[in-house]
Amino acid sequence: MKRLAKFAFSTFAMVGTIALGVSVAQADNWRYAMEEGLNDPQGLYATKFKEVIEANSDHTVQIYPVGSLGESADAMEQAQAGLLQFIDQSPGFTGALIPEAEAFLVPYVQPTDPEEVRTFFKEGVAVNEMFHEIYREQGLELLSVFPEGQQVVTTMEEFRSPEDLAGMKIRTMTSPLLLETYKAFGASPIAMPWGELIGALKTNMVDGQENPTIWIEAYGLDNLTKVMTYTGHAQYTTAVMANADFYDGLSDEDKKLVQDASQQALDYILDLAVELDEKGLAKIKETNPDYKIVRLTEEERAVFKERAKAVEKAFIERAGERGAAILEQMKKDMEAAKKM
Ligand code: 6CS
Repeated sequence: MKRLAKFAFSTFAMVGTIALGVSVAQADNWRYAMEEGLNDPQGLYATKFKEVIEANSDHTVQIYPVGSLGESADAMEQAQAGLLQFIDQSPGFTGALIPEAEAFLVPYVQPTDPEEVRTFFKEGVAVNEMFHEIYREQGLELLSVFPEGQQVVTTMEEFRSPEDLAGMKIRTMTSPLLLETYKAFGASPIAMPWGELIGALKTNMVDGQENPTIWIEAYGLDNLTKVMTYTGHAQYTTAVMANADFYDGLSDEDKKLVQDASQQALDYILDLAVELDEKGLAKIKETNPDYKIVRLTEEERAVFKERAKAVEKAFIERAGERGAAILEQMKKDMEAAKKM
């Protein structure tokens, strides 16, 4: 009897609510996958995003760190299918799906000075205005793009020129433009997902790889190679997105919540990002004092910059006019960042 009364009451309340046109806020659990651990840059962003969402709504965010849902490509399939609501995937992997995203992989079109890097990502026209529609075409609502520090090359032997790199097998992420980059730089690149890299270094299947210092230190890549080289050719860049259908189905209030959380997490990580290179490097020096650290001189970099022209050409062949426009804008943004 009691149960029946309860059922009748809740049905009555529900019908009444609908009749009055009052919408009932629903508490959802949103799934968020990323390519890194909770203490890595992507994890710090995701944790801040989760905190803001959960502090300002009844929704919860469940974070899936690296490895829990397969490799980057697997997680992207799940995000596009709507099984995940949010995903952090880097252009180093997204390039196979979205060639324009490979603009972030073209060498020497991003600043290296930390403050300039911040301005480039926070205020640059290319980063903030030119990718939204392109990601949308793949069913993704782009929320944030941020750097994780300079890409640094770790190898078994020192190199100063493309000639020195001849015959060195360098692992890259799976975006095709990275193969073009390391071919242009004189090396023999091999693309593979993250999950295979440590084994490939241990078994000498590859002789080196590129990643930001914070990541090299966190995952012990310095212990598997002998030299790390600052070539100044790119920032490790990553992007956070929502499934577009999911995003479009949110109430205006929830859309604002997602945008606010993205903005707060972005500001937070951009402030941290300027310190990441220094932090990573300081830890490597402390824990691995014999590790050789090389910074290519401007003259040495000039040779790689010359080689990068072939990569720009390959990028434009893949990404077309839109890609060319992004590249030009990135160069302008890089110059503008210097003047701020
Ligand atoms: O090299 C990689 O595959 C990884 N590097 C970083 C900095 N983040 C995740 C990615 O999978």
